[in-house]
Amino acid sequence: MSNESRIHNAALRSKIMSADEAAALIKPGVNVGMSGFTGSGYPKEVPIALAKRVTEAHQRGEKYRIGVWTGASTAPALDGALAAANAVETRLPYQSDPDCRNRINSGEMEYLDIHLSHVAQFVWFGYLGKLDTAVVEVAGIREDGSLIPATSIGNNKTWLDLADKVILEVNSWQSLALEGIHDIYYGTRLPPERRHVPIMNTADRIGSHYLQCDPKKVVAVVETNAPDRNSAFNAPDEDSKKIAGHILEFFEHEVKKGRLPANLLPLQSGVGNIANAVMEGLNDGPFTNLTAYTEVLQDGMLKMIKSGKLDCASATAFSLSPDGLKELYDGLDDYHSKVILRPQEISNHPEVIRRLGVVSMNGMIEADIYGNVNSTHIMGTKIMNGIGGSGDFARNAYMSIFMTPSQAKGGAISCIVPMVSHTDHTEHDVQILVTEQGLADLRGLSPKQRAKAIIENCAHPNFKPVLYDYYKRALRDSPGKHTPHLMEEVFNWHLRYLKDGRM
Ligand code: 0RQ
Repeated sequence: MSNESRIHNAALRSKIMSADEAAALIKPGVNVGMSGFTGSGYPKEVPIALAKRVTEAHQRGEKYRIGVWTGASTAPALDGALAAANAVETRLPYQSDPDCRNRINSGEMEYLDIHLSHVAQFVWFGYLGKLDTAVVEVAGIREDGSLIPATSIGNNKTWLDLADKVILEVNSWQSLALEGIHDIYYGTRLPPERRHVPIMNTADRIGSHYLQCDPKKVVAVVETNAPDRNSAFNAPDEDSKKIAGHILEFFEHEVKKGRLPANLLPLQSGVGNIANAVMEGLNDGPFTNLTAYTEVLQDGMLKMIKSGKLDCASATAFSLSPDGLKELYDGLDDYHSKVILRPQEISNHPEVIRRLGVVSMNGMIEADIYGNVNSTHIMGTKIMNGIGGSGDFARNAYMSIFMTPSQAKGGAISCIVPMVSHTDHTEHDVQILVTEQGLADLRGLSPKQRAKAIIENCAHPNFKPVLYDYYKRALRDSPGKHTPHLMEEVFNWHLRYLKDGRM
């Protein structure tokens, strides 16, 4: 299908131009809000064209760097291309691209790692400076100028509302059958006029199917035909299966205790292979009529909808493998009534998460013996990806679960340490820790009780004796007995790894 048949508004049709011409409208030094969330719905051509312009400008000795704001991580065609061209002065709010990560860790790129639910309101509040240009991928433009969103919503509504200039990429690869799956809430207000977000159930729709944009702001429409970054998932490994098994057993226990209903509560599941394995486990498990109030919809959730286990899933983006994508499009008629894509300020809204009683499950890099969690940093100073939505969910969840294999780098690293080298989620926001070794239920426990539960249930046997040794010496010698620590040696494990390659 030609893209032109997707651009039904005459005024916007007159603005069709090449990606190179559109990229030329993005001037050095500005902030650009781009679509894109976990490999879905990011602009496919303008960032590449911009990277080329920047490279040429740098070769001429000219300064040309911009601020890049997105929904979350994107793809090589956006983060990768712009990072390779050293085009990014400041990046927010989340990334997972190797080139981008290297630039940040080498100090060449500034990175603002922000809770995903905070981004839109921070821009509205004026905290992040002026948004000059929005570059947003859509599936089509309707006659009245409203926009059919693509496979992610992210912060697109905010970018389109607040940018001075808008560049639209109309991607004919995106299925028009997605029309109607989105729910764009236009009722958010700023304090003191803010009102409640009227979502009482996961399946509630409170907005429009379409994004709105003042046609006068649209400076370019670029036609594209390119796939999302749909990466395959690894088949769940043994550790992931064990982690999933512990979580399922725990849910059954909680149902028996009356602390969870038989169909659990709305689930949030982070990205990655462990999260996907948990979904696979739930799909094979005893629970039915489940719901998900989450951020990204991975293959596992799609399978659960197909098998009839999951009644409804609300998210802000798809993050599917090529097979998952095929499954989505083959079954779209059914998925239409069961899947909702919302702006990320709503998918991750603290008020809604708290009201619905979401059960959150996220990956982590390391946890300490008192239950503080590091989701973002390697050895205290290097960024991995970012906090993403994990904090939005963990702090407001009915129950927040963090999971990781107990060891990393072939056993050289213990993911349970005396003190985390960076804290994203404090002991106050972490209720359950899970590794392949077992599950520590930290609810209602004091710091010392938590330490015993975490070391006993979660640490790898190779590290358990040394963790106990540390804890016992801390208990004996620490001046404070509430959270006993030996301050002079809390980071010895990390320092040893940096020096000798082993903790
Ligand atoms: O390194 O890639 O060099 O091999 O960290 O670790 O085990 O592959 O785990 O892919 O599940 O990611 C926390 C990063 C886990 C992810 C994190 C090394 C390990 C490997 C990755 P290599 P794994 P995962 C909503 C939820 C924050 C955002 C979030 C994440 C690499 O889950 O980004 O939760 N979370 N969003 O070798 C040093 C340790 C380590 C370690 C693992 N203790 N020390 N390195 N690694 N443990 C979704 C969104 O917000 C979009």
